[in-house]
Amino acid sequence: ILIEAAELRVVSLPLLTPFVISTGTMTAKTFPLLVLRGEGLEGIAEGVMDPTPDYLEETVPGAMAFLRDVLLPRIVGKRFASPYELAPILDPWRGNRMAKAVVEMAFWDLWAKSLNIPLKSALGGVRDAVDVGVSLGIAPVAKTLERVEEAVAQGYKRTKLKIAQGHDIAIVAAVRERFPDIKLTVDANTDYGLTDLPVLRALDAFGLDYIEQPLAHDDIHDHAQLQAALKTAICLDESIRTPVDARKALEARATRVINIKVGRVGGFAAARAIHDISAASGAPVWCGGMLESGIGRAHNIHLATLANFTKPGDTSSASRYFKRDIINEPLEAAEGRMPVPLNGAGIGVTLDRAFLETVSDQSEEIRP
Ligand code: OSB
Ligand code: MG
Repeated sequence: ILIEAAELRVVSLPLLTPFVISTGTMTAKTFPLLVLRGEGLEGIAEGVMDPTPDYLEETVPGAMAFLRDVLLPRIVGKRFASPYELAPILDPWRGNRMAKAVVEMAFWDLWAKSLNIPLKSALGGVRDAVDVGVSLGIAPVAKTLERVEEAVAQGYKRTKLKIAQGHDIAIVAAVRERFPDIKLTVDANTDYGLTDLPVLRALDAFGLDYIEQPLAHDDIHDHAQLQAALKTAICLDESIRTPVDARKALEARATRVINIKVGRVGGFAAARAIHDISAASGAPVWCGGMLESGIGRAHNIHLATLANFTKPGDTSSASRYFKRDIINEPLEAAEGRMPVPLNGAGIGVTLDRAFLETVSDQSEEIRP
């Protein structure tokens, strides 16, 4: 496929409810949106970096500059026969995996469309719908109980509670007491250290499916120490940026489950490699989320159709996050199952262009 042009912009969508995690509060979802054009088709993807380096190191302004000035000028005007041919252009640059993923994912969509097949088929997926749960931000106990009740009533397959220092045992105990049988997990987004072992050990009492990313964002070693001291499985998110990280973490027994976010790891090639490495060592994976708009959610759903995504993912209904999305299709789960969007080939969703214009900034077109 010849990539004839790229369209890059920053989109900002207000969130219906502020999302609070240990690193900060999000009130809007702001992200780069990329459209790659070729052969009369459009490949689309969004970035998962934050405006400021909250979750990991990358930022929206940094990614916009890297995409506009470095990556896209090296892609536009060239032919690529498959997404793997992007590697020689993307891989030599250090880090910046979220920015690289935007390009790689948009090209996967374009490539699947050029083959006239759904993205899930291009990736080797095996399901028509994926199991999903909810991720609930930090809130007072009463509010949290209300949100869990709603998620359980709607049939979501797992409830993940965000925790932080001082917002942990009491919240988990209250939810567990009221809902003794639900599949429950917690996500600390790196808020603890090995010195917090007593608190983390106390979490062992609640039958959690796993504890997500308790320690530092760049750590594997201390997580292995912690895992040896806990009954509950650790699930790494922030710490796994590459297939090599996944291998090391699994070998070190620092994690028993991996949260795969295609944006975090630099694209589908790396996401699939982490999926395969995990499968080979008997570790399940699940598909994480970053409060994406419908474009990123569609990518996530297609990815989660791969065989070893055996735990419920974070791609819950878009209507939980946004009053209006930038795609035309609703992405709604029913009874904890999210159907794979199949409106046409590729990601199976289409841009609501008129609405997109009203929520976009810094739009530009990159041509050879
Ligand atoms: O750690 O998984 C995370 C949201 C923003 C930043 C980090 C995380 C999250 C979520 C939300 O848990 C998942 C979602 O609903 O998209
Ligand atoms: Mg997480």
